[in-house]
Amino acid sequence: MPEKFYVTTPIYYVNARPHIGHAYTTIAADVLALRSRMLGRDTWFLTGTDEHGQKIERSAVAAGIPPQQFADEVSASFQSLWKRMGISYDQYIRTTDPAHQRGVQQLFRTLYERGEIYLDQYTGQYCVSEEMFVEGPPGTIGPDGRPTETVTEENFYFRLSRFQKPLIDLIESHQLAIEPESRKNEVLSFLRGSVSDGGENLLSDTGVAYRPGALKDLSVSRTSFDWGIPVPEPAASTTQQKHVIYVWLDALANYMTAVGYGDPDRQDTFNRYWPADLHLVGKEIVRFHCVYWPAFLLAAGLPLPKRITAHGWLLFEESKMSKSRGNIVRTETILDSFGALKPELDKAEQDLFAADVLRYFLLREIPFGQDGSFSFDALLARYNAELANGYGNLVSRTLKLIEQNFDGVIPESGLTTELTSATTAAITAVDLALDRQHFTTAVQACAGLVTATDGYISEHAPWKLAKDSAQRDRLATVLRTATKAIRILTALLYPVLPYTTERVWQQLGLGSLRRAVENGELTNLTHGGFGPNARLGKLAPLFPRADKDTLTRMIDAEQKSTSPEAGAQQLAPMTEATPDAAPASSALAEVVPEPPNQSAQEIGRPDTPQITIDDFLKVDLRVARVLVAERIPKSDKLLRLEVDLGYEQRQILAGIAEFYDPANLVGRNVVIVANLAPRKMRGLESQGMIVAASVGDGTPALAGFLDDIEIGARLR
Ligand code: ME8
Repeated sequence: MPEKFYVTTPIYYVNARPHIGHAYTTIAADVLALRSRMLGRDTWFLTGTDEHGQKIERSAVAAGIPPQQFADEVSASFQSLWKRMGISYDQYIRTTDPAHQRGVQQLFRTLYERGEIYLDQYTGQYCVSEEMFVEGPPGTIGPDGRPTETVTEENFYFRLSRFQKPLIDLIESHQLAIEPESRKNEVLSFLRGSVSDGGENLLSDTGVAYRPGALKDLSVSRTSFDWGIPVPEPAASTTQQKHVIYVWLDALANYMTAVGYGDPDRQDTFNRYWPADLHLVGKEIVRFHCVYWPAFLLAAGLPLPKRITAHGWLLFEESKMSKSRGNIVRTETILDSFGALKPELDKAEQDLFAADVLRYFLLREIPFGQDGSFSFDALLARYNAELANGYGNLVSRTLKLIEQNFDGVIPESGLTTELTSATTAAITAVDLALDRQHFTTAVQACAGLVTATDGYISEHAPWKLAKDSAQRDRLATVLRTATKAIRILTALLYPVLPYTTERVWQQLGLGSLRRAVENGELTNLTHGGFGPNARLGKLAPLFPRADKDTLTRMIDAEQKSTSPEAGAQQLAPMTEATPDAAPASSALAEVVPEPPNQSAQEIGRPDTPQITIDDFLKVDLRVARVLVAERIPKSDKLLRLEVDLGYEQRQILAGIAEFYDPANLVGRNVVIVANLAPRKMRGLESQGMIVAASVGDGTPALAGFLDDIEIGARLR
């Protein structure tokens, strides 16, 4: 039986389309999967999408479509991007897949039956965007930088507190490996609690102090929405309410349900691949993977994943690239811009070529585990220096010399050991580095071999040797030695540059690299090579130099994609902002809109009296999120809204019933006048007013933002 390797990426939320942050993890996993297959391992590479939970439900509401349709559309955009990039996953899981849902229910049932889950009541602060409860008073700033929401629920609880010591012991003893060290320490310190404040501590097996009780039980169901997997029997019938399973329990279980957990017909697959060898994650979800996930597994009596490796964040414009901040770079921009350097290729191949460029850059530029800034300039500079001038130029000039001097036949030579120590050192360095997910070191080792081979060629100047017939043997030795090094270099780079190395392999006359991988010919790179009279394939340029045009194309493409017009054309899920954002002439609409006195075309300079800035600042305008929207009996005009300001919740009556379907308002961010004196209408108190533009014949258009603004933010 060959050794197996099961690697996973996080399953990405479908509340937004992918950006290069998602591509980063997926690329890293793909590199490891390609390498593992090359080494002849039984490889399973899993990726997918996380489609349940309140966040997704709200985004779907904001987009005005049912959550399943919403999830289908965004999930399809992830899959089509991975296809464009040639990502070689073995399986794409969606948490809305029926088999996954059955598996999650099986896990929940197992935990319940083992006494690890119980029913209880809880009031706490919930951070919707991270889908987690956080400690603190109402209005606490959650991990996403926004005020939390107060949630009171009857919930099922998982006895997480029981696992404090077992987890510390497993991590300390490396049975659960967490990389890098800094993340491991972060997890350990979370598990240990505050041990230095003089309270009573206990000791772990390895003698590390921890504060008992620091790890609290975890709520693992929700009742306030229903976009999730229902809690199964027998737990379900112990409560009157309908509970759905907490989205993180649902999501984490994907790693097991994908390989057959909960499916009696796939028991063999499960036994073959579980436990996972490696979960690759971004650093912000380490706690879920290194605390909750292993605790669920321990509680269910299942084996733990072997290793969790967390990378840092791609930063753009100095902060984490994320859709809620709006500072994302789309992968498509890079595919299109670099693809254009190869007009001779069809679009699918252009994409694969450009994906190579992005793969190389991301893994080379940012030490895996650390945060790193993405910049178009750096991408261009690295491409030109190391792919066009480096690897590409080395291959082209060496093979051209063989074509010119030996009619394309790789010359025979007795002694070709001059670069052996450089190549064996590179093989060892890449192996060691990739085993520990040190991608940057691995790519640097390849770049080092390019430099060594280039140096060797420059030193021996084959173009000079070619002019002297007495030096023909020496010329043969130099070119064969360099070509052998290029073969090894190309195989080493294959996981990082799968498209281009395939082309180089063909130019080397070695046929299909992918086939060689599949046939297990590359498990040991020092074996094999060129037979007698080996003939090169057809030569063609590899990495044309990129100039300012490529840079401009990328910047323009990104600017276009983030402009308001482009925003409107994008699939609605891209933003939770209101589609009808406030036009420049936004007005404070009365709770019940005033009858129109001007049509849109007639709007001229208003003759409203001037006010001072102090007057203006008296009006407390705030962003709020609609939690509840419903019609008021016997009123055609009024809707009753409950809005969340972050620091408190309000009831507001708004005269927009003729224009807005209440179902489409829930989850939407609006602007309210927060310090308006309350007044009663139809027996109900309205504690504020919603701001809308009065357009055309007086139709209200609610003010909003294209960006995802934190609730409670003041407008001024
Ligand atoms: O967290 N830099 O999904 P998500 C680097 N559904 N990596 C980034 C990144 C950035 N700026 N932005 C995103 C979730 N990523 C959950 C996971 S797993 C059982 C459930 C990558 O859509 C990185 O891998 O928010 C990060 O952990 C992941 O996308 C978060 O994706």
